[in-house]
Amino acid sequence: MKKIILKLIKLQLLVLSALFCSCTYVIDENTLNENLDPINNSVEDIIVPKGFNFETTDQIKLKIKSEDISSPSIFSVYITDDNDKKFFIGKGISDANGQLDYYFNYPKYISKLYIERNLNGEISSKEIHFTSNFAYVTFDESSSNRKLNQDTIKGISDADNDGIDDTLDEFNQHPKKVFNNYFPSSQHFSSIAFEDLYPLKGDYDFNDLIINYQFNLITNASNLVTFIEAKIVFKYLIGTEKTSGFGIELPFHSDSIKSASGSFLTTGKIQLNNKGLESDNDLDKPVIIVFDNSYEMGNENGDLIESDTIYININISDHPIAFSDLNKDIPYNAFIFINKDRSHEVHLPGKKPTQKFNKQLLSLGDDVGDFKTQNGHPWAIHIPHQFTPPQEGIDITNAYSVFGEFVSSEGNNDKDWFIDIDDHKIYSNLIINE
Ligand SMILES: [Ca+2]
Ligand SMILES: [Ca+2]
Ligand SMILES: [Ca+2]
Repeated sequence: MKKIILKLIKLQLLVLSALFCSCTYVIDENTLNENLDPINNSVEDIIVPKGFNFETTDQIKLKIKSEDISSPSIFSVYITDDNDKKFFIGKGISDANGQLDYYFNYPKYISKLYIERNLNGEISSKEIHFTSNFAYVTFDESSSNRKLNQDTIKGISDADNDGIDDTLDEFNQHPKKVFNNYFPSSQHFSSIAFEDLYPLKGDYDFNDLIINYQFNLITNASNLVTFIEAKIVFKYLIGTEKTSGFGIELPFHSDSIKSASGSFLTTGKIQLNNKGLESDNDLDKPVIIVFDNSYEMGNENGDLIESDTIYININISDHPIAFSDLNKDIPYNAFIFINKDRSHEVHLPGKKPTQKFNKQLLSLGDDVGDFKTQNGHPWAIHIPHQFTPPQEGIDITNAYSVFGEFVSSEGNNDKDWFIDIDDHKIYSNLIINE
């Protein structure tokens, strides 16, 4: 109702302007937003449904089956972005009967997928609309003109002898690597945006530290993950006084890890073990520290300081893990730590701290546990998209007009509250660097 009234007011203004202004006067949409959208909102006013953790992603269980033939084939999965363009997510090999279970992490605002089958070089594809986090896809249009003996899985030429022909193997010189599987896609980055006044409530502008990341779970010829790669860039507003570090608690035992690399450390306060993981953590919750000092590695980009890309590599090739076990809940238990104090952790809502967390912080501020205030408000949000942060001191509800509706509906409405459309973004309250 509020929206309709606002639209009516805008319409009236347009009519009045047309009457009283010269014909060349153009109303700027941003000015209208600034003047008319309610800017006395706050995250504080949002009633958060009990147990809701601001989730913007979920895991979809995709069952793909070739009905027309009992033969292994390769399936590729694509999602579409805001503009309906196709973007590659990942690939899997079916079993001998032509069936593949591909469970993957996906942005909840996506409702359309493309699946492509490569059967001995013959390509066919399906478009799927899904309404729940389960989809069943069948291929049944095998044609008689299949190009035989071309691009077969068990190849004519298999340089690394992993059972996948060179033409299908995305790493044809590496026997433990076959396919890339990306989150959120091969060409996109996700974001985690933090408030750094923890354990005190912040101002909910979510621009104190922003992590952009892309994960790649590299699988072998059995659809098991052998390597995890992440590209990470961080940003913060020029003038932010606090230094932050960033780490990720991983969801599998340290014994599965052969080595980890890429940590960018400058404070001398973080100790690594011989695998490249942070020393002295629970063995079943290993931690990789991505960087420990946001202050010394950024370049100016408009109003923001932005880092170079940090490349994290985790080798689990001796103990590969089922793809479906790792392709969920990405970015796992990611957290920042503030003022070079490793124990001063801030996590996404609903997450538990690591063993190194200073539990006394819980009695010193507004966290009632699991990184939520008494009313369920967070210190961090996860966005499966490149996040445009609000201007300094602007509460996120005044920069993203349907954020409140997303939260109070328990994430059922406006799942795409962060995307680049006029109804969602109040541009004049955002840091736009382009
Ligand atoms: Ca090969
Ligand atoms: Ca290979
Ligand atoms: Ca803030």
